[in-house]
Formats: sequence, structure tokens, C-alpha cells
Amino acid sequence: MKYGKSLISALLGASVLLSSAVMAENHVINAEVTAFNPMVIKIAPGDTVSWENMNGHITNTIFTDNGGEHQYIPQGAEGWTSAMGENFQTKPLTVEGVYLYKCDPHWGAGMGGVIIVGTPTNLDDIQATKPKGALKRLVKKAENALK
Ligand SMILES: [Cu+2]
Repeated sequence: MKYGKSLISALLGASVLLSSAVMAENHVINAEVTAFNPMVIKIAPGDTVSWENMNGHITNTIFTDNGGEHQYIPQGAEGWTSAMGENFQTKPLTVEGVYLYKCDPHWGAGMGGVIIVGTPTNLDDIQATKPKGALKRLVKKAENALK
């Protein structure tokens, strides 16, 4: 059954191609009162993240805690700022590392989150900024998720 074997290997080859094409996933985060759930997610490079129930919330990677605007994302990555109330979806997050974001209206209540894409390449850099307050708690959450 020579023909049978080559048919099987052709089918196997096709399924490998298919699975790599559908491997990029979208991960959904829910806004719940003054928290994002889950607060920390680990995803693969190329995946996307979206937020739901965003009425009254935003997702924003631009922080102003540390004097001036600052983003806690990997070198070469692109941050984002959603519109108020928008169920926002990121572009594929291809640069590996830790991405911190917050909801501006509820940042005082600590409403923020962490996305870890692949290897946390920039966690040391973030720790080196000696984050304080809610930002420090976010970094702590990231550290715990990586233990
Ligand atoms: Cu909020």
C-alpha cells in the first residue's frame, strides 16, 4: 500500500500547516468593577488580547507615575491606548516580554494588568525603575506569575 502511506504523510503535512496557521490565539480579559480579570495572562508571541465589559474603562500602556510618560513594554514593542468604553483588541503582540497596562479612571483603585508574551525579557528593566504603589503591585503580580 505505497499509495496509502504517501496519502497519510500528505495529510499529516497538511495538518501541521493548518495547526500553525490557527495557533495564534486571542485572549479575553474582562473588566469587573475596578479590576481586570484575569489580572495577569501569559500568551505566546503573535497572540492578541481583547478586553470586554469596558463600559467606563480604558486600557492604556502609557503611565505617568514616574515623572513624564513612560511605557513598561519590551524594547521595540508598540503600546496602546483604547478609547473610553471600547472593547479594544491589540494587534498581534510579537515582541516577547512583559507589558503593563492600566485603566486611567480607576488606576487610583489599582485597576491594571500584566500581559507576559513569551519570555519576560524586560522584567529586570521594569524592576530597575523601582516602581511604587499600584505599579509596584502590578510588577509583584508579574513576578509571582513567573515563579
Ligand atoms: Cu476602569
